[in-house]
Amino acid sequence: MMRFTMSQDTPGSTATAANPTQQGDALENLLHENRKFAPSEDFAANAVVGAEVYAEADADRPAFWAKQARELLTWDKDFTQALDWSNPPFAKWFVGGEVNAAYNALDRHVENGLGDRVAIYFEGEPGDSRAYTYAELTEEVKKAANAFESLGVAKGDRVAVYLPMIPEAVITLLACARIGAVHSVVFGGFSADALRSRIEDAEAKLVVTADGTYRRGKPSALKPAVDEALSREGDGNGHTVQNVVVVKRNGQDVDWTEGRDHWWADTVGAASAEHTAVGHDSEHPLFILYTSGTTGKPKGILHTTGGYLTQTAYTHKAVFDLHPETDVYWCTADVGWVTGHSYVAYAPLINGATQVMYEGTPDSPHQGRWWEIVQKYKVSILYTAPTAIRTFMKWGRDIPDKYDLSSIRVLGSVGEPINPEAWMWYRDVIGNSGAKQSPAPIVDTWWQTETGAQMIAPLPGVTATKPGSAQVPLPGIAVDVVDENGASVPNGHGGFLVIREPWPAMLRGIWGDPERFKETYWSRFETMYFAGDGAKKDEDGDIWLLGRVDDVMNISGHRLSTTEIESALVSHPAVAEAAVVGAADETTGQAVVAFVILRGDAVDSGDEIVQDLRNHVGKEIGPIAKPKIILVVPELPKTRSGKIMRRLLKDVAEGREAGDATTLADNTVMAQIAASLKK
Ligand code: 6R9
Repeated sequence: MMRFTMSQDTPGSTATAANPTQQGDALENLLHENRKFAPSEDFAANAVVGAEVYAEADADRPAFWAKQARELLTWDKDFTQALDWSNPPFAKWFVGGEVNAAYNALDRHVENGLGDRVAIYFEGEPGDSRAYTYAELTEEVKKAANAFESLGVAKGDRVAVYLPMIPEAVITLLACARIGAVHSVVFGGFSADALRSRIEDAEAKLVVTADGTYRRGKPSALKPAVDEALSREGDGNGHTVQNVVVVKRNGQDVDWTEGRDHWWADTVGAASAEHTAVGHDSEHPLFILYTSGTTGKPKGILHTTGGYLTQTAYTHKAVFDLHPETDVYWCTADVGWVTGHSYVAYAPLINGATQVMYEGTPDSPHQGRWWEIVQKYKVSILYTAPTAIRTFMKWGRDIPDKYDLSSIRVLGSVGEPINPEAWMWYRDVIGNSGAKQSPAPIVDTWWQTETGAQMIAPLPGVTATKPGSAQVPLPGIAVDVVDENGASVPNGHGGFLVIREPWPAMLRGIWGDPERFKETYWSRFETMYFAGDGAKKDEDGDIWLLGRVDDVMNISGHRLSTTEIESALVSHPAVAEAAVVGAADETTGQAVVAFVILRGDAVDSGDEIVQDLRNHVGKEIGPIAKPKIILVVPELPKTRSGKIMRRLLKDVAEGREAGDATTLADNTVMAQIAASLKK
């Protein structure tokens, strides 16, 4: 059962940062984190955005966004109205405006004399590399646009994209956007079944894929999944795909369907490099991206053009303090996820930035690969996920310490709450390399596939950052934490994260299912968007994300966050990673069950370490938070975007056969856990 109750006065909710381990403060572990790091004077003085933006945005939100839209984008036709909210929850932004995403990401930079600036430094896993200037990337996108049109793709048609992290992925997305086709990227790690259901739901006309990619030094195939997806009859009338374009990446043998399959080099390579972009309506669909919900059927999150481009570009500039002339930006997300859409394919190029794109895994061919890349390209802005940071912690600081990371000046985090220990490690080890006057600021960015762009994050030249907190709604964004009746909670209290006002990059719906859109996001609180996350306001009013509300546990009537207990466990020197679930318990309702991975150098002393960890949690949070059971495991089940699948761990904790594990990054993990528990 999902629990939506969250009491307004959780024990200890009035705790202050000064009394970290007092008993009554059981639930306030994260709020005890009272370190604060103000931006250096130098950083603040050179920051692209100052504190005045908050007041400016508060004075008139739509006007603030209209200003950003006109400053950051070149419109073919100016808009007449910033926001039309006459039919909530269906918003229209920049009404009447016409804009072309690809023109804004490419052609205009070339026209402005920036054609020779590097747009993408591509680094292949086997060590091949290639730089694309803005002029070159523009030419490739024009060719791809012509090629797709010659294959019958027209404005409004859907194109399924099943590609690895190679430049053709960005080229494909921008080519679709250029001609007004709606892309639907399916992450390369998803199965043929998942691909087929997404192709069918969106009724895609074209699929763009590759023979394969490289994974940990070995070729890894993609095309067979496309062949399989297209060979089966679906639930409905079968698929709508007419053509498949195949990038040759790893050269492995592929099956070929004559008439349907075309090599990228033959179609795109042979196409004309002349293509004029025309403006599309501001509300023209840009893409669909499927994301899992609480039910089995993935939701096709729909984003449109003008508002999405405006907010992604603004946040990319403001949150990362982007200086496009000098910065080298690297977002490690795969294009299969929303971060790879907003902060790889669109915003950096709209802003004329130079970015790094890496195809492979962080440990191929060695565990220093990322840091080698940072050193090679002098990366100055790095944007990654806490799960990656904790993995590097596990591998040890001596690995990054071997490289020159002194170019780094801003660090970003996204995807899940970042525990204070990982935050501090990120700052001290990655952000403080070389002879820096002060370590690079960390921006913890909260947002979702549905929000399209960052919503809560510090501004690095303005905010005094706090380890583990995303802190402040961005200018022009109305975020709040409310109780179960929708009333704003006072500082020091927890509740549900909501968004009170429409924002430019908000989802416009669920593809083909307007009712589900209303039901999922707009029915819990009538006039507010319900994000599905729990959050707390600290005494300063700063926001701390506590994980999905479906992960909130109720132990003997006390609310406990999985995140808080995980954070406590990970703060123990022997623990590398931890996942906590609430398992059904006859006496207490739910009981805390923890799964931990020990650090390489920690000794698994069996009962002793378990007792030690229980005591540690008791000390960090309070006796009620002590896990009833702690299981030492070799791995944790994670999705390909790095999220722990607690549902599967809950099955283990409750003694059930583990449920559907098809979206796991590594499908052997559940067997590894089962084997380790039998020992
Ligand atoms: C961008 C992305 C969205 C969910 C979201 C929340 C979690 C993302 C977070 C964070 C705490 C952050 N999440 N960023 N939690 N702090 N900085 O990840 O989109 O894949 O749709 O996931 O991820 O639970 O609701 P998506």
